[in-house]
Amino acid sequence: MALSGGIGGAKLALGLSRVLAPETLTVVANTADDFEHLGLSISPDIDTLMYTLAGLDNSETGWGRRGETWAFMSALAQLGGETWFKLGDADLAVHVERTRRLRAGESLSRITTDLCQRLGIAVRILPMSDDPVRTRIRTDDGWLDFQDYFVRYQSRPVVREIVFAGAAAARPQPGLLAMLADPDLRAVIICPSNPLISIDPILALPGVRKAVIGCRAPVVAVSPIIAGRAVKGPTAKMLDELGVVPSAETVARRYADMIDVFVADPDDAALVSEACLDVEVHATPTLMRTLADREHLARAVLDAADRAAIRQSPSLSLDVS
Ligand code: FO1
Repeated sequence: MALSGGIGGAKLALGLSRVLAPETLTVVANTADDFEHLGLSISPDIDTLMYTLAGLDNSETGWGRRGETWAFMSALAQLGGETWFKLGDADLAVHVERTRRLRAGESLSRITTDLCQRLGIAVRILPMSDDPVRTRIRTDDGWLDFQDYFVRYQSRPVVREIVFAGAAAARPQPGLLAMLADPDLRAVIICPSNPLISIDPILALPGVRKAVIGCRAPVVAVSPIIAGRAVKGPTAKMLDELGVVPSAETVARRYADMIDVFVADPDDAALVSEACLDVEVHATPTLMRTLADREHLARAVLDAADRAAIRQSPSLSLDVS
């Protein structure tokens, strides 16, 4: 099982889907980035995962579909509509169909399962909850909804506080808690997504953090920061503005109480090891430029998990007679 936000997490999810039998992989998707826009219910992290796993993703932007046309957006602009959040014509079909089915009373997880089947995706994408959870950012100019902060204001406002409105009342996806309690689960992989806005919302759901800590399966986290810089997005800037050093070590400390292994780039891994965090540190290149990089990192993560499982299991007395 993998916990993932959008762009960084989706790359590793793709790598995992190619080194595992894809139907054995469940990716739990952050939904706290979701929002209502132009009367549509939009789930960016689910869609980034869907498009990436279906090979339909736009690799330049990391979101939306490749080969998009923009007739809807240009017509909307003529009408004076809001165009700061770009919706391509084919992408729009997902938002319109998801909105129609949500309004008809279907759950987000049911809709997601069906959309994945129609897009030929064998991996299971599971929204973290079917109840609404919304990231809100307190900045020096007041509170902002997440997409206003992230897209409309391009993550420029200074972040003073992050809250996940609705998390305390939201029910974690039943499948999520069941997997964490499953004795046959191979590993829990925390993808290299932004810990503050993509992983924390999942862990903020009632009982999830405790279930990850109590999980028998090894928990492996991949650093989203390389040499003090986030690979993409505002992770480092947000950490810095919240008064913590934007480093792989900071991320390892945030996860230390619930992970067995922290996977980071060699230079960062050395620093994290010196921090003596009672977490095994595995050094491997974590920047995923190519498909081979995604598969390499996926294999490294799974090997680290399997080694941790062997270390944790009762000593295997090999019958050598
Ligand atoms: N991000 C942008 O920076 N600009 C956009 O216009 C934009 C449109 C968009 C449309 C659909 C979608 O699923 C994602 C989109 N994103 C856009 C990315 C989105 O804000 C982020 O992927 C997540 O919210 C953070 O991971």
